[in-house]
Formats: sequence, C-alpha cells, structure tokens
Amino acid sequence: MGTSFGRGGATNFQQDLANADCIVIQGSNMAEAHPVGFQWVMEAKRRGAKVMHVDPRFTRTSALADTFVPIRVGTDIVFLGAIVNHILSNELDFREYVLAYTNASSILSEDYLDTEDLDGLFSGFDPETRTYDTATWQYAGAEAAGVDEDDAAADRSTASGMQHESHGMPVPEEHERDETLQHPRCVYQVLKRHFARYTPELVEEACGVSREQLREVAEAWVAASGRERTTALVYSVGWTQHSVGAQYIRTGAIIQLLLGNMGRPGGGIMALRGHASIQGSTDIPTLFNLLPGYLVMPDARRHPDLASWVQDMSMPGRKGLWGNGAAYAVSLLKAYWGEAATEDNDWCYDHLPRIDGDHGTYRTVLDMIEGKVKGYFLLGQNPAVGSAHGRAQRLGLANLEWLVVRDLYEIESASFWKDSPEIETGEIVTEECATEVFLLPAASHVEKEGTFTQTQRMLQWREKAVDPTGDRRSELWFFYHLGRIVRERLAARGEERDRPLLDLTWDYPVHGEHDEPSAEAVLREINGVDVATGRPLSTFTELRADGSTAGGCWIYTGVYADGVNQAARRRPGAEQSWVAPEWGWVWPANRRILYNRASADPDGRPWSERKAYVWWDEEAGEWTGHDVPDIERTKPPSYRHEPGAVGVDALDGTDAFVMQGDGRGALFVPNGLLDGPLPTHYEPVESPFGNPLYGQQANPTRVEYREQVNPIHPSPPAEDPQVFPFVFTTSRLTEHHTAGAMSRQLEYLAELQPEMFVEVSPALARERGLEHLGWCHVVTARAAVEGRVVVTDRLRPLRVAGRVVHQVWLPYHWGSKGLVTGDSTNDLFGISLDPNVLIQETKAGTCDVRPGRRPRGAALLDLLEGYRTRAGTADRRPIVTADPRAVTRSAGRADAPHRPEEGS
Ligand SMILES: Nc1nc2c(c(=O)[nH]1)N[C@H]1C(S)=C(S)[C@@H](COP(=O)(O)OP(=O)(O)OC[C@H]3O[C@@H](n4cnc5c(=O)[nH]c(N)nc54)[C@H](O)[C@@H]3O)O[C@H]1N2
Ligand SMILES: Nc1nc2c(c(=O)[nH]1)N[C@H]1C(S)=C(S)[C@@H](COP(=O)(O)OP(=O)(O)OC[C@H]3O[C@@H](n4cnc5c(=O)[nH]c(N)nc54)[C@H](O)[C@@H]3O)O[C@H]1N2
Ligand SMILES: [Mo]
Repeated sequence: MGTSFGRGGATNFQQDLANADCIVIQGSNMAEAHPVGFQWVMEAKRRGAKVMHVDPRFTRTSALADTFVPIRVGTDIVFLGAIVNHILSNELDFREYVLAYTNASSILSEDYLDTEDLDGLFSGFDPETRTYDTATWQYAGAEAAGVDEDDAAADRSTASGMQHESHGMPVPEEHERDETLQHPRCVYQVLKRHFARYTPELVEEACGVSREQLREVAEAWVAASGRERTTALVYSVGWTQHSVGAQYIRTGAIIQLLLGNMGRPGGGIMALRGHASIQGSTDIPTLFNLLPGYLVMPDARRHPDLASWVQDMSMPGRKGLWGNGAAYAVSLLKAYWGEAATEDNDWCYDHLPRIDGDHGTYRTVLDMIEGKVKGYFLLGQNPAVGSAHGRAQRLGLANLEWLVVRDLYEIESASFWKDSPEIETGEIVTEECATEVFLLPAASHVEKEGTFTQTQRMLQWREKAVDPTGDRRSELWFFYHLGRIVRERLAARGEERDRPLLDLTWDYPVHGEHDEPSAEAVLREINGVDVATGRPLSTFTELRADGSTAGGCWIYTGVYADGVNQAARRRPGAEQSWVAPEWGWVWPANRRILYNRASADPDGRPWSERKAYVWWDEEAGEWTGHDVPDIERTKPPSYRHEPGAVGVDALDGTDAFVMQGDGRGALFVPNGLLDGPLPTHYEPVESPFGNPLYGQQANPTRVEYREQVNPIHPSPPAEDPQVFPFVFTTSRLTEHHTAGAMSRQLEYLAELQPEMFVEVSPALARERGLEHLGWCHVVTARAAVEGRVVVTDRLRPLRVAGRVVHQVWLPYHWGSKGLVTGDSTNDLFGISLDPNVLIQETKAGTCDVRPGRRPRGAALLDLLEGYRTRAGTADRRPIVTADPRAVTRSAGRADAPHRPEEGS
C-alpha cells in the first residue's frame, strides 16, 4: 500500500463500504473477524452492490456473499493477475484516471528485463545476496535512483520497506512519459506484457478456479468501476501472511488504480487491521525498525549523523510531503529530549539507538536459542502460541536469564517452563530451566484510559470504566515508573553514557492512589506543541526543524488541536454529515478518504454527481466537498510547479498521491520493494506444486532462516513432495481470539468452541480413514498436532495441475492454559518470511494427516525424525531455482554465474 499509493493505512473507512457498487473480499473472513464493520458490506448489498468472496474455505463471509470463489491457498497473484490481463487486453481501464493519476505513461529504463525474460527473476538479481540491484527498474534516465544489491540486502534485514507505510515511493518527478501509452517501455505496455500469460487457463491450472468464475469476478469488478461506479477491495491477513504477501496487495492495488477506484467513495482498499490498536502500533511503533510516524530507525552504517538520517527520509530534490522530513524528525527529538536537544548537539541525535541488521521477532527468538539474548519483555503478546514455530519460541524463552511477562493471565509464554509440550519430550526440564520469569498482572482495556487507533486510521479515546484491582497496572504506569526508578539509579551513578536516559523528558503529571500518569498529557505530547508557548499544534505543517516545536508523531498532529482531545469526540451520526468528521480523529489531518483529490477529474470536477466527494470550487478558490481535501486547500487544479521546485511546492494541482516522488499512484514500483517492481506468482515456500509460470519456484528474495531448528519441507522442482502431500492453512474462529488467552478463559466462548479441531473434506477423510469427530493428527517436520476431525464441504478438493489437491484447515487458538486446552497449530510451522516486512508465512504449508491421537514423549520425537529423514529436509534445496545464467545476463556482468547461496 505504501509504495503503491504513499501511505500504508486503509484508504477508506468502513462505513463508506455502504457506498460501493461492488465489494471484492479476498484474503479476509470479514463477517467473522470484523463483524461490526461487516454491517456496511450488508448495507451495500441491500442497496444493490454485488459482494464477491475469494477464499480457500467457505465461511460466514462466503455465505453472505453473492458469489463465493474457492481458491488454492497461495495463488492469489495468478487470479488477480488474470484480472489485470483481462482489463488490459480489452482496454477496460478508466483511461482518463489512469493517465492523470498513475504512472502508466512513465517510460522505463531500457535495461529493464522482466520475469517473462528471465524465467521468474527481474533484471539486477545477485544470487549471492539474493537481492536486486534496482538500477534497471527505474524510469529511463533515472537509473541512479536505484539501490544496489548490498543496500537491498541491508533493507531486507531491517525490513526498511516499512518506512514506505507513510513514505511513498522514492522516485524522481522529472522523467520521460508517453501519454499515448504506446511506447513499448512505458509502464502500461510493460504491465500488459508482464501479465499476458496470466490467462483463464492458467487460473484453472494454478488456482483450481474455473474460467467462468474468474470471468464473473472480473466482469463484475469492471462493470462497477468508472465515472459512475466504484468497487471496494477488502483484504486482511489471508493476504499478508505469505512469503510474497506484500505483492498480493500490490496486485490488488494495480487493479484498483487501473479501474480508477482509489481516492473515491465506495472504492479504495480496506486493509482490515486485527488487534484493537494494531494500526496504532505501527503508527507509534513497537517495531525494531521504525520510529513514530514511520521515521526510519537510524542505521549504524547508513546514518552516522543527523544530516544523513534526515536526508534519507526527506529525499532532497523530490516532490511531496517528505520534503519537510527534517521538521518531523527534529520535532520528535525535541519531544524525547526537550531542553537537552539543541542545534549544537544535533538535537540529541546521538542519543537514539542504532540498528545494524535483523532484530525482528523471529531472528531474536533464534538468537535466544543461540544464547545471545539475556532478558526479554513480553507485553500483550503470547508467542508460545501465536507465533510461527511454537517449539522454537519456547526453546528460546527457556534459554533466557530473565523474562518479564505482563498479561491478564498466566499465558503459555509465561508457563512454558512447567507445562509446554517440550516438558513431555524432555527438551525442557523444569528443574534445569534457568529463565527467571516475572509475571506481572496488567490492567485490561476497561481498566485504563487512552486511545486505540483502529483499522481506518481512527484514534478513539477510551475512558476508564473500572479501577484495576490488586496489583494490576496499566502499561503507562509500568513504563513511567520503571523509567523513573531506572533514571534515579542512573543519576546516582552519574555516567556520561547514561545521558540518553537521563536527558529524556519524563515529567508526566500523575494522579490517584497509585500515581497513574496522565494519558491525556501523553496524547498532547504526541500531538506536538509550540515549545515557547506550550500551545498545541493544529496540523503537521506547523512543525519546524529549528527546535521551536516538539511533537511525538507527526502524522498524529491535530489530534489535540486547540487543546481539545479530538479523539474523544462522539457527536452522533444523525447530527453530522455521512462522513462523520466529528467522530474520533483520523490521521492524517482528520482525512477520512486518502488521495481524495482523485475523486475529481484533472480539472477538479467530480467524475460524476453520484460519486462526488471532494472538488474544486472555482468561485471560492478552494477545494471543498465532504472531507478534508488531500491536497493543499487553495492549490488550483491548473497549478503547475516551477522547474526545480521541491517538496510540497513541486506538487501539481493534479498530483493526487502527495507522498509519492512523482505524485502518482504506482502501477509499477521502481523503488521500495525488494522482490520486484511488479507482482509475480511464486509458490509458497512449502508447496506440492511446481510454479506453473517460471523456473523460479518461490520468492527468491525471501527470508528463510536456515538453521537446524527450522527444517523446511522439500518442494518442486528439487523433489516430489510425497511425504507431506497436503496443503494446510490456518485462521480464526469467531468464538476465539488469536492466541486464545482472552477467550479460552471465558466460559461462554469456551463452551461454544470447546476443542481443537481439524477440518478436512469428505474425500480426504475417505482417503486417510478419518472419522468425523474422531481424532487425527497433522504432521510436519517441526511437530505433530492433534485435534478432532471435522469432515466438511467447507473445504473443497480442487483440481490443480491435473491432479486433486486436498487443503486442510486448522484454527490456531489453543494452548495448554484455560478452560479448554489443546495443541497449538503454530507448532506446525517453520519460519519463512516475506522480504519486505518480515511477516511469517502462516497461511500456507504442506503436511501429512493421520488418524488417531499423536504419539507422546520419545515416540513423538521418533515420529518426527522419521518424517524428516524420509523428506530429506537436511538436503536443502536451493532458494534460487531459475537458470542462474539468466541472472548474469540481466545484470550485464562479465563474471561467471554464482552458485545459489545455501545460507540465509
Ligand atoms: N473473532 C475474532 N475476530 C478477530 C480475531 C480473532 O482471533 N477472533 N483476530 C483479529 C486479528 S488480530 C486479525 S489480524 C483479524 C484477521 O482477520 P482475517 O484475516 O479475516 O482472519 P483469518 O481468519 O485469519 O483469515 C482470513 C481468511 O483468509 C483465508 N485465506 C488463507 N489463505 C489464503 C490465501 O492464500 N488466499 C486467500 N484469498 N485467502 C486465504 C482464510 O481461509 C480466511 O478465511 O481478525 C481480528 N478479529
Ligand atoms: N498460524 C497462525 N498464526 C498467527 C495468525 C494466523 O492467522 N495463523 N495470525 C497472526 C496475527 S494477525 C496476530 S495479531 C497474532 C496474535 O498473536 P499474539 O498477539 O501473540 O496473541 P494474543 O492472544 O492476541 O495475545 C495478546 C495478549 O495480550 C493480553 N492482553 C490483553 N489486553 C492487555 C493489556 O491491556 N495489557 C497487557 N499487557 N496484556 C494484554 C492477552 O491476555 C493476550 O495474552 O497471531 C499471529 N499468528
Ligand atoms: Mo492480527
């Protein structure tokens, strides 16, 4: 989303789904996982919209859709690619929109070679680092804007692509275009060629979807797009948790741009977020690689000083809002270090920690196993159940010196030393496990105040309903007082290296019996203030790089405008417009639909009366309409920048994608993605099928930790995967919540879904002798997990590549604690990650299924060892399977091709 449009958040709001003429839900079980928002899908349907659901499993979402399309997991790019092909080969794109607001006309470097030329690799691939030099992916004449393969490798290990969540695509504005879209190297033609082999026949072969069903979806999508109509696209983690996850979303983005659905009511892409504040936890990140507002975390190698750090984020010479990057950065440093931050000391830039590689959650757990990590804080997370490769998670926790867990319950991640599956196998011995666990009770969401930032970028203030009892405390309390005590100790020590902590502003007012810090004071600091007067700022354009403003998260500036907690607004819908701007507060600038400049034509007129949203009022000389315009309010559509202008001044009156280096939605992404400028179908890391399109089997740039604890199953072309013949996928039940601590403890929910189960089709049940409601166990190289058999036609065997593929489905909510207990599905997975964002592939794997309960103790270890031996998981297949000669040809190198690297 970030590289395609400029910001990573959902583009529209859920209520706006009611305005859609068609809704495509793919990779999401919205009715069960987002039931409240789903009412707006039903409202759209009531008004005549067509609802389509594309999913491997029939769910309540499918039941409420007009059309359900069963698909093989991990093949969405083929399906969507065929829709792109349908649009382009019949010239069904919304041409005026495409010309004005996308990079369709941009001409690419003549050195660019496509996956069509190189059997599944793009030009610039370096088999040694397994990353790309992106010079050849650039616009013609702008090759220098690319990154080399070593930088790309560093980008991968730090998931630095995530900065594009609010950073857009760093490309130069000035480059050659062909408005006729005929030039063979213009993006439009390159796209057309790239997807030409994504045909209905291929969809049948790869996805197991009939050409009639494909046509139905494609035609409905096209028919409900254009001037008068809009289609909304909804996805969630059925798309993200793949080793090619970011590219699934890219394919959806390409369709929505070609059909002109972005920035318009009833259109857009609804990226549904999961946990209550999961959007908030990337905006103000708990991630190793980002600072608030998507500022990149300083990198030891690349950012020796403030200037290099700011330069990296503000992209000097480029157009767009990041031209003001220095203001966002300096204001953040001022918020952290207050008076200590001065121009002379680079605003305390050297107080910021640096990263130097992969410190992601999975790498960290492997480092724990290797004894490289001493202590760990675990808050609001239960990785022993919720993260891929449960055994590795627990072995890591068991190898720490100390562990702090703050949770509502004693979760599996706190009790692994006495009741994990590894106790039974003897891999963890209670008496010998040296980890000292500090289990601290947390106050729940009703026992504390603060904001959640939910799925549509909305900050909503939550009152405290009841006081927490006993020792339960809020996170704010815990960190404020922990920080206070640590600072007191360090102050007594008086060492220079403690300055980063001692210089922090740590002056929140406290109240009540337990000295609870004021959450509202924190919100005010996040919003930002004028340092001299303390006046809260109204919008991020007021932030300055001269130390006169302080602000904790530039995209949130405005949430405390006028000294009022805007997130606490609850004006009823009936008392305001349908956009309801006075309900909560939305980033950026309370704008509800992003890129809404594109809801008007290039001259600023609505595309149609029916879909009018934001338009140019000639008389008043400003943009007006139902929402805060996503363009400077008084910049006329006719405005053209002066040559040499930079930053916001360089944005034309037609540039609808204001974060992007060229002001446009990206059909083709020259910069910002590690696995390719265009989405390409790769098989999941574990797949029983060979890639029907290319010699390159799986994503060649993926992260796959090749360590003994992490065996990965064989896939074609190396070997025929007979040992693990079935595909399995995992997802949610309405009645449980994620890793289960919050639902397995509740009587009603526990009763509704009392036991771990495995869904199989009647055909697979027959083939493997599985009895409905009897026991079975699912086996991988990592674990065997047992559950009750549920034989159901919710899962249909699909005919793929001339044979039948069985898909097995498991919920992932069980563990050893609570009123209902069971094996944890995540024990089945190994760890392989998408290269752009380091998300794990937990939606697709291969497995075996056997009747009866699983063996216990040593017998379990023997079973797994037997499987690993037969599968030959020790003999690692290469990550790069395409002909390496293609690689050197593309890179234009004289040296001999390298053997694909075996290490990660
Ligand atoms: N009741 C309830 N609600 C929840 C949660 C919960 O645990 N319980 N969790 C919350 C959280 S944290 C999140 S992130 C959201 C998640 O919300 P969703 O993403 O809707 O939840 P999931 O059930 O994981 O599955 C998504 C769907 O993707 C499908 N799928 C799997 N693989 C593929 C694929 O390759 N292609 C396609 N097209 N579809 C695929 C699955 O069959 C499933 O129907 O839900 C939130 N809401
Ligand atoms: N196989 C498979 N694995 C998956 C997924 C999948 O689809 N398939 N989905 C993934 C997704 S999208 C997600 S989000 C993760 C979720 O994985 P986790 O985040 O590990 O699981 P949760 O059970 O949501 O953990 C949240 C914990 O926070 C505690 N808690 C609740 N409120 C508070 C509070 O205010 N303070 C504190 N300190 N604790 C609190 C709860 O009791 C709970 O134990 O799972 C991921 N794993
Ligand atoms: Mo999630």
